[in-house]
Amino acid sequence: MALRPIIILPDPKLRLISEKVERVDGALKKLMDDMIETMHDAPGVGLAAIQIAEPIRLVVIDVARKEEPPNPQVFINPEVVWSSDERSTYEEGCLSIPEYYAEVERPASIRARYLDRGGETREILAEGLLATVLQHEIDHLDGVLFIDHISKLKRDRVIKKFQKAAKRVGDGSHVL
Ligand code: GNR
Ligand code: NI
Repeated sequence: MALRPIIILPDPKLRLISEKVERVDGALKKLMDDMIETMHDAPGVGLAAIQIAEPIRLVVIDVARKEEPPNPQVFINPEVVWSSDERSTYEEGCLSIPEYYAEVERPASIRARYLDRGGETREILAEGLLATVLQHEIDHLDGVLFIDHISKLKRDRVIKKFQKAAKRVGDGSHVL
């Protein structure tokens, strides 16, 4: 098991469309384990493979509460096959946009199809936080970030802030 570095804005890899997983083998299982460890360490409730610079359609989610035992779930090639007309709003954050939070409205429930850890096709009816996080993660697989669902004014402001921070690191002006 290993922790993997999480890439952050403005890394252009976050805008890639991830490739379908064709084979559920030992190498993929190792990657799943590293992603679960990295998500728990962060800590976060979800992680898409592109956030550790692997452009493949693999997602891990753990929405267990702190007082409950961990419950990591793996979703390979997940797709939304139905979404409710009912919407719900959550304050979202993203490990690739650290310390920025904003309310996002999405379908309250979805049905998703995916392959599980054993490579078997499954469907899940997700509601509540799981529905929101699964949609947030499937967005990552298509290069979409939660800030794409907020106003352009707010989005441009947060992108600029992260661009400036990256420049300061690059030019050495932050060194004491
Ligand atoms: O840890 C995370 N919390 C979260 C909260 C509300 C909606 C979505 C999320 S996902 C996020 C981890 C992450 O960046 N996954 O891509
Ligand atoms: Ni995210």
